[in-house]
Amino acid sequence: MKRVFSGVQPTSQIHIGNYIGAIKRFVELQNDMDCFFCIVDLHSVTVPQDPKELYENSLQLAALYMAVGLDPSKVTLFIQSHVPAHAELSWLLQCNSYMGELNRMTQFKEKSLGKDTVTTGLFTYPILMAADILLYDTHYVPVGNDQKQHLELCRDIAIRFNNKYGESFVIPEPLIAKFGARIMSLDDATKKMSKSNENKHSKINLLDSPSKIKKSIMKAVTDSESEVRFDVENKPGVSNLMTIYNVLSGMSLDEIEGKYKGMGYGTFKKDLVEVVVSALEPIQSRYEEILKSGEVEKVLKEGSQRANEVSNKILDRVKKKMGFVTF
Ligand code: ATP
Ligand code: LTN
Repeated sequence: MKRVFSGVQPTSQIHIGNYIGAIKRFVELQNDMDCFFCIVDLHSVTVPQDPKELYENSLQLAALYMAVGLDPSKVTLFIQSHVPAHAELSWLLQCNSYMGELNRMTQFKEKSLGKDTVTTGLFTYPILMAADILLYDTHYVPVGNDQKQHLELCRDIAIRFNNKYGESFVIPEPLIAKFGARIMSLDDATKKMSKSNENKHSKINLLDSPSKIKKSIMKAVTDSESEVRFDVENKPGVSNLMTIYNVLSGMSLDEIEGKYKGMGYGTFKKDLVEVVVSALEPIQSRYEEILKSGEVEKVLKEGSQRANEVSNKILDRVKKKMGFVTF
Protein backbone atom coordinates (compact mmCIF):
# COMPACT_ATOMS: atom_id res chain seq x y z
CA MET A 1 0.00 0.00 0.00
CA LYS A 2 1.30 3.47 -0.88
CA ARG A 3 2.05 5.83 2.02
CA VAL A 4 0.55 9.29 2.47
CA PHE A 5 1.72 11.95 4.91
CA SER A 6 0.41 15.43 5.58
CA GLY A 7 0.24 17.91 8.43
CA VAL A 8 -1.76 20.90 9.60
CA GLN A 9 -0.58 23.44 12.17
CA PRO A 10 -2.62 23.73 15.39
CA THR A 11 -2.75 27.49 15.05
CA SER A 12 -5.98 29.43 15.27
CA GLN A 13 -9.13 27.99 13.68
CA ILE A 14 -9.20 25.74 10.61
CA HIS A 15 -10.80 27.47 7.62
CA ILE A 16 -12.49 26.15 4.48
CA GLY A 17 -9.26 26.82 2.54
CA ASN A 18 -7.47 24.28 4.75
CA TYR A 19 -10.48 21.96 4.39
CA ILE A 20 -10.88 22.15 0.61
CA GLY A 21 -7.15 22.35 -0.19
CA ALA A 22 -6.01 19.65 2.21
CA ILE A 23 -8.18 18.00 4.90
CA LYS A 24 -11.15 17.04 2.69
CA ARG A 25 -8.68 15.31 0.39
CA PHE A 26 -7.16 13.38 3.32
CA VAL A 27 -10.59 11.78 3.83
CA GLU A 28 -10.74 10.76 0.16
CA LEU A 29 -7.37 8.99 0.42
CA GLN A 30 -7.90 7.04 3.62
CA ASN A 31 -9.46 3.93 2.06
CA ASP A 32 -6.76 3.26 -0.51
CA MET A 33 -3.51 4.38 1.14
CA ASP A 34 -1.62 3.97 4.40
CA CYS A 35 -2.16 7.50 5.73
CA PHE A 36 -0.36 9.43 8.45
CA PHE A 37 -1.97 12.76 9.37
CA CYS A 38 -0.11 14.88 11.81
CA ILE A 39 -0.81 17.87 14.05
CA VAL A 40 2.42 19.76 13.42
CA ASP A 41 2.81 21.56 16.74
CA LEU A 42 6.60 21.92 16.36
CA HIS A 43 5.98 23.96 13.20
CA SER A 44 3.50 26.22 14.94
CA VAL A 45 6.05 27.45 17.52
CA THR A 46 8.18 28.99 14.76
CA VAL A 47 6.04 32.06 15.47
CA PRO A 48 4.90 33.09 18.99
CA GLN A 49 2.10 30.96 20.48
CA ASP A 50 0.14 31.34 23.67
CA PRO A 51 0.83 28.01 25.52
CA LYS A 52 -2.78 27.57 26.66
CA GLU A 53 -4.09 28.20 23.13
CA LEU A 54 -1.53 25.87 21.57
CA TYR A 55 -2.63 23.11 23.95
CA GLU A 56 -6.32 23.60 23.19
CA ASN A 57 -5.84 24.06 19.45
CA SER A 58 -3.86 20.80 19.24
CA LEU A 59 -6.63 18.73 20.83
CA GLN A 60 -9.31 20.59 18.86
CA LEU A 61 -7.53 19.89 15.59
CA ALA A 62 -7.44 16.18 16.46
CA ALA A 63 -11.20 16.24 17.11
CA LEU A 64 -11.74 18.12 13.86
CA TYR A 65 -9.67 15.58 11.89
CA MET A 66 -12.07 12.92 13.16
CA ALA A 67 -15.17 15.11 12.68
CA VAL A 68 -14.49 15.61 8.96
CA GLY A 69 -14.46 11.83 8.58
CA LEU A 70 -10.93 10.58 9.19
CA ASP A 71 -11.35 7.15 10.73
CA PRO A 72 -8.68 6.30 13.35
CA SER A 73 -9.06 2.61 12.55
CA LYS A 74 -7.85 3.34 8.99
CA VAL A 75 -5.40 6.24 9.43
CA THR A 76 -2.69 7.17 11.91
CA LEU A 77 -3.48 10.47 13.64
CA PHE A 78 -0.80 11.89 15.90
CA ILE A 79 0.93 14.94 17.34
CA GLN A 80 4.35 15.74 15.86
CA SER A 81 6.02 16.49 19.22
CA HIS A 82 5.06 12.98 20.43
CA VAL A 83 7.50 11.53 17.91
CA PRO A 84 11.04 12.76 18.72
CA ALA A 85 12.40 11.37 15.43
CA HIS A 86 10.96 14.41 13.60
CA ALA A 87 13.25 16.84 15.43
CA GLU A 88 16.20 14.46 15.18
CA LEU A 89 15.93 13.87 11.43
CA SER A 90 15.37 17.59 10.96
CA TRP A 91 18.81 18.22 12.46
CA LEU A 92 20.45 15.62 10.22
CA LEU A 93 18.80 17.19 7.16
CA GLN A 94 19.81 20.70 8.26
CA CYS A 95 23.39 19.49 8.05
CA ASN A 96 22.71 18.36 4.48
CA SER A 97 20.98 21.46 3.11
CA TYR A 98 22.09 24.99 2.36
CA MET A 99 21.34 28.55 3.43
CA GLY A 100 20.93 29.48 -0.25
CA GLU A 101 18.04 27.07 -0.82
CA LEU A 102 16.22 28.20 2.33
CA ASN A 103 16.76 31.85 1.35
CA ARG A 104 14.69 31.20 -1.76
CA MET A 105 11.57 30.08 0.16
CA THR A 106 8.77 32.56 -0.54
CA GLN A 107 6.76 31.61 2.59
CA PHE A 108 9.71 32.62 4.77
CA LYS A 109 9.97 35.92 2.94
CA GLU A 110 6.22 36.59 3.38
CA LYS A 111 6.10 35.55 7.03
CA SER A 112 9.20 37.50 8.05
CA LEU A 113 8.31 40.65 6.12
CA GLY A 114 8.15 43.72 8.37
CA LYS A 115 8.99 41.76 11.58
CA ASP A 116 11.71 43.16 13.90
CA THR A 117 12.83 39.69 14.93
CA VAL A 118 12.37 36.35 13.24
CA THR A 119 13.21 32.96 14.81
CA THR A 120 15.77 30.65 13.26
CA GLY A 121 13.00 28.03 13.46
CA LEU A 122 10.93 29.98 10.93
CA PHE A 123 13.92 29.93 8.59
CA THR A 124 14.55 26.18 8.94
CA TYR A 125 10.79 25.36 8.96
CA PRO A 126 10.86 23.70 5.49
CA ILE A 127 13.55 21.26 6.65
CA LEU A 128 11.42 20.10 9.56
CA MET A 129 8.64 19.63 7.01
CA ALA A 130 10.98 17.57 4.81
CA ALA A 131 11.85 15.45 7.87
CA ASP A 132 8.13 14.88 8.59
CA ILE A 133 7.61 13.54 5.10
CA LEU A 134 10.82 11.54 4.62
CA LEU A 135 10.52 9.78 8.00
CA TYR A 136 7.60 7.67 6.78
CA ASP A 137 8.87 6.58 3.32
CA THR A 138 6.02 8.73 2.03
CA HIS A 139 4.89 8.39 -1.60
CA TYR A 140 2.24 11.15 -1.69
CA VAL A 141 1.78 14.45 0.15
CA PRO A 142 -1.66 16.08 -0.22
CA VAL A 143 -1.30 19.85 0.34
CA GLY A 144 -2.58 23.20 -0.86
CA ASN A 145 -0.81 25.12 -3.59
CA ASP A 146 1.14 27.30 -1.11
CA GLN A 147 3.24 24.26 -0.09
CA LYS A 148 4.48 23.43 -3.58
CA GLN A 149 7.88 25.08 -3.13
CA HIS A 150 8.44 23.34 0.23
CA LEU A 151 7.69 19.99 -1.43
CA GLU A 152 10.20 20.71 -4.18
CA LEU A 153 12.84 21.47 -1.55
CA CYS A 154 12.00 18.23 0.26
CA ARG A 155 12.51 16.26 -2.97
CA ASP A 156 15.80 18.08 -3.69
CA ILE A 157 17.12 17.29 -0.21
CA ALA A 158 16.09 13.63 -0.48
CA ILE A 159 17.61 13.16 -3.96
CA ARG A 160 20.87 14.80 -2.88
CA PHE A 161 21.02 12.69 0.29
CA ASN A 162 20.44 9.48 -1.69
CA ASN A 163 23.22 10.43 -4.12
CA LYS A 164 25.64 11.15 -1.29
CA TYR A 165 24.92 8.27 1.10
CA GLY A 166 23.16 5.68 -1.09
CA GLU A 167 19.41 4.88 -1.25
CA SER A 168 17.98 6.21 2.01
CA PHE A 169 14.73 8.00 1.23
CA VAL A 170 11.65 7.45 -0.92
CA ILE A 171 11.20 10.52 -3.16
CA PRO A 172 7.72 11.92 -2.38
CA GLU A 173 5.23 13.35 -4.89
CA PRO A 174 2.99 16.30 -4.05
CA LEU A 175 -0.76 15.79 -4.50
CA ILE A 176 -2.07 19.25 -5.32
CA ALA A 177 -5.62 19.40 -6.65
CA LYS A 178 -6.18 21.05 -10.04
CA PHE A 179 -9.14 22.81 -8.49
CA GLY A 180 -9.53 24.24 -4.96
CA ALA A 181 -5.83 24.09 -4.04
CA ARG A 182 -5.81 27.83 -3.43
CA ILE A 183 -9.00 29.22 -1.93
CA MET A 184 -8.77 32.99 -1.87
CA SER A 185 -9.53 35.47 0.87
CA LEU A 186 -13.15 36.69 0.88
CA ASP A 187 -12.07 40.31 1.40
CA ASP A 188 -9.32 40.30 -1.23
CA ALA A 189 -9.42 37.69 -3.97
CA THR A 190 -5.77 38.29 -4.87
CA LYS A 191 -4.55 36.78 -1.56
CA LYS A 192 -4.99 33.23 -0.28
CA MET A 193 -7.47 32.62 2.52
CA SER A 194 -5.20 32.62 5.54
CA LYS A 195 -5.44 31.80 9.24
CA SER A 196 -3.27 34.78 10.02
CA ASN A 197 -5.58 37.35 8.35
CA GLU A 198 -7.01 39.48 11.18
CA ASN A 199 -10.26 40.28 9.36
CA LYS A 200 -12.64 37.54 10.53
CA HIS A 201 -14.78 38.04 7.41
CA SER A 202 -11.85 37.19 5.15
CA LYS A 203 -12.38 33.49 5.89
CA ILE A 204 -14.96 30.90 6.89
CA ASN A 205 -13.85 28.66 9.72
CA LEU A 206 -15.15 25.09 9.93
CA LEU A 207 -16.68 25.85 13.33
CA ASP A 208 -18.31 29.19 12.35
CA SER A 209 -22.00 29.71 13.17
CA PRO A 210 -24.53 30.02 10.32
CA SER A 211 -24.96 33.75 11.03
CA LYS A 212 -21.20 34.40 10.85
CA ILE A 213 -21.01 32.39 7.59
CA LYS A 214 -23.87 34.43 6.16
CA LYS A 215 -22.21 37.72 7.06
CA SER A 216 -18.84 36.73 5.62
CA ILE A 217 -20.31 35.49 2.33
CA MET A 218 -22.65 38.45 1.87
CA LYS A 219 -19.70 40.82 2.45
CA ALA A 220 -17.36 38.89 0.10
CA VAL A 221 -15.81 41.00 -2.67
CA THR A 222 -17.13 40.41 -6.18
CA ASP A 223 -16.93 42.93 -9.04
CA SER A 224 -18.99 45.68 -10.66
CA GLU A 225 -20.77 43.30 -13.07
CA SER A 226 -23.58 41.02 -11.98
CA GLU A 227 -22.90 37.91 -14.04
CA VAL A 228 -22.10 34.64 -12.23
CA ARG A 229 -19.31 33.47 -14.54
CA PHE A 230 -16.06 31.58 -13.89
CA ASP A 231 -13.19 33.79 -15.02
CA VAL A 232 -10.31 33.79 -12.55
CA GLU A 233 -8.41 36.58 -14.27
CA ASN A 234 -11.21 39.12 -14.67
CA LYS A 235 -13.61 37.97 -11.96
CA PRO A 236 -11.41 36.51 -9.16
CA GLY A 237 -13.92 37.13 -6.34
CA VAL A 238 -16.90 35.44 -8.03
CA SER A 239 -14.67 32.65 -9.36
CA ASN A 240 -13.45 31.94 -5.82
CA LEU A 241 -17.04 31.74 -4.52
CA MET A 242 -17.95 29.46 -7.43
CA THR A 243 -15.02 27.20 -6.56
CA ILE A 244 -16.27 26.88 -2.98
CA TYR A 245 -19.82 26.24 -4.27
CA ASN A 246 -18.55 23.59 -6.70
CA VAL A 247 -16.40 21.67 -4.20
CA LEU A 248 -18.96 21.69 -1.39
CA SER A 249 -22.08 20.96 -3.48
CA GLY A 250 -20.66 18.78 -6.27
CA MET A 251 -22.43 20.98 -8.87
CA SER A 252 -20.21 21.68 -11.90
CA LEU A 253 -19.14 25.24 -12.84
CA ASP A 254 -21.30 25.07 -15.98
CA GLU A 255 -24.32 24.02 -13.95
CA ILE A 256 -23.71 26.86 -11.49
CA GLU A 257 -23.39 29.40 -14.34
CA GLY A 258 -26.61 28.06 -15.88
CA LYS A 259 -28.54 28.09 -12.62
CA TYR A 260 -27.76 31.76 -11.86
CA LYS A 261 -27.96 33.15 -15.40
CA GLY A 262 -29.46 36.64 -15.26
CA MET A 263 -30.02 36.49 -11.50
CA GLY A 264 -27.17 38.65 -10.15
CA TYR A 265 -24.91 38.00 -7.18
CA GLY A 266 -27.51 38.32 -4.38
CA THR A 267 -29.34 35.04 -5.06
CA PHE A 268 -26.08 33.23 -5.80
CA LYS A 269 -24.55 34.35 -2.50
CA LYS A 270 -27.68 33.43 -0.51
CA ASP A 271 -27.62 29.92 -1.98
CA LEU A 272 -23.88 29.66 -1.32
CA VAL A 273 -24.61 30.37 2.36
CA GLU A 274 -26.97 27.35 2.33
CA VAL A 275 -24.39 25.17 0.59
CA VAL A 276 -21.65 26.06 3.09
CA VAL A 277 -23.88 25.82 6.18
CA SER A 278 -25.20 22.39 5.17
CA ALA A 279 -21.70 21.11 4.38
CA LEU A 280 -20.37 22.27 7.77
CA GLU A 281 -23.36 21.32 9.93
CA PRO A 282 -22.61 17.57 10.15
CA ILE A 283 -18.91 18.29 10.80
CA GLN A 284 -19.81 20.64 13.64
CA SER A 285 -22.19 18.20 15.32
CA ARG A 286 -19.72 15.31 15.05
CA TYR A 287 -17.03 17.60 16.44
CA GLU A 288 -19.10 18.26 19.59
CA GLU A 289 -19.82 14.54 20.03
CA ILE A 290 -16.15 13.61 19.65
CA LEU A 291 -15.03 16.20 22.19
CA LYS A 292 -17.62 14.94 24.68
CA SER A 293 -16.72 11.27 24.13
CA GLY A 294 -13.17 11.79 25.42
CA GLU A 295 -11.75 9.49 22.71
CA VAL A 296 -9.27 12.05 21.34
CA GLU A 297 -6.54 11.24 23.86
CA LYS A 298 -6.76 7.48 23.20
CA VAL A 299 -6.61 7.98 19.42
CA LEU A 300 -3.56 10.26 19.70
CA LYS A 301 -1.74 7.87 22.04
CA GLU A 302 -2.28 4.93 19.69
CA GLY A 303 -1.35 7.10 16.71
CA SER A 304 1.94 8.23 18.21
CA GLN A 305 2.81 4.64 19.11
CA ARG A 306 2.48 3.55 15.46
CA ALA A 307 4.19 6.72 14.19
CA ASN A 308 7.12 6.10 16.55
CA GLU A 309 7.44 2.47 15.44
CA VAL A 310 7.47 3.30 11.74
CA SER A 311 9.65 6.41 11.91
CA ASN A 312 12.30 5.01 14.29
CA LYS A 313 13.13 2.26 11.79
CA ILE A 314 13.63 4.81 9.03
CA LEU A 315 15.65 7.16 11.26
CA ASP A 316 17.89 4.25 12.21
CA ARG A 317 18.44 3.36 8.55
CA VAL A 318 19.43 6.96 7.78
CA LYS A 319 21.76 7.24 10.77
CA LYS A 320 23.56 4.05 9.73
CA LYS A 321 24.05 5.46 6.23
CA MET A 322 25.59 8.60 7.71
CA GLY A 323 28.03 6.64 9.86
CA PHE A 324 26.50 7.07 13.29
CA VAL A 325 27.14 4.21 15.68
CA THR A 326 23.88 2.34 16.25
CA PHE A 327 23.43 -0.91 18.22
P1 ATP B 1 -1.53 30.57 7.23
O1 ATP B 1 -2.77 30.73 6.43
O2 ATP B 1 -1.53 31.36 8.48
O3 ATP B 1 -0.28 30.67 6.41
P2 ATP B 1 -1.98 27.84 6.82
O4 ATP B 1 -3.46 27.71 6.92
O5 ATP B 1 -1.35 27.92 5.47
O6 ATP B 1 -1.56 29.06 7.71
P3 ATP B 1 -1.60 25.13 7.80
O7 ATP B 1 -2.55 24.99 8.90
O8 ATP B 1 -0.37 24.41 8.11
O9 ATP B 1 -1.21 26.65 7.55
O10 ATP B 1 -2.20 24.61 6.42
C1 ATP B 1 -2.77 23.32 6.35
C2 ATP B 1 -3.03 22.91 4.93
O11 ATP B 1 -3.98 23.79 4.34
C3 ATP B 1 -1.80 22.95 4.01
O12 ATP B 1 -1.80 21.80 3.18
C4 ATP B 1 -2.00 24.18 3.18
O13 ATP B 1 -1.39 24.08 1.90
C5 ATP B 1 -3.52 24.22 3.04
N1 ATP B 1 -4.03 25.58 2.81
C6 ATP B 1 -3.78 26.67 3.58
N2 ATP B 1 -4.42 27.74 3.09
C7 ATP B 1 -5.10 27.32 1.97
C8 ATP B 1 -5.95 27.96 1.01
N3 ATP B 1 -6.24 29.24 1.12
N4 ATP B 1 -6.46 27.22 0.01
C9 ATP B 1 -6.17 25.90 -0.11
N5 ATP B 1 -5.37 25.23 0.75
C10 ATP B 1 -4.84 25.92 1.78
N1 LTN C 1 4.12 23.49 6.16
C1 LTN C 1 2.75 23.09 6.10
C2 LTN C 1 2.37 22.18 7.24
C3 LTN C 1 3.21 20.95 7.26
C4 LTN C 1 3.14 19.85 6.34
C5 LTN C 1 4.13 18.92 6.77
C6 LTN C 1 2.33 19.57 5.23
C7 LTN C 1 4.20 20.64 8.14
N2 LTN C 1 4.76 19.43 7.88
C8 LTN C 1 4.36 17.72 6.08
C9 LTN C 1 2.58 18.37 4.54
C10 LTN C 1 3.57 17.47 4.96
C11 LTN C 1 1.92 24.37 6.13
O1 LTN C 1 2.34 25.38 6.59
N3 LTN C 1 0.75 24.35 5.63
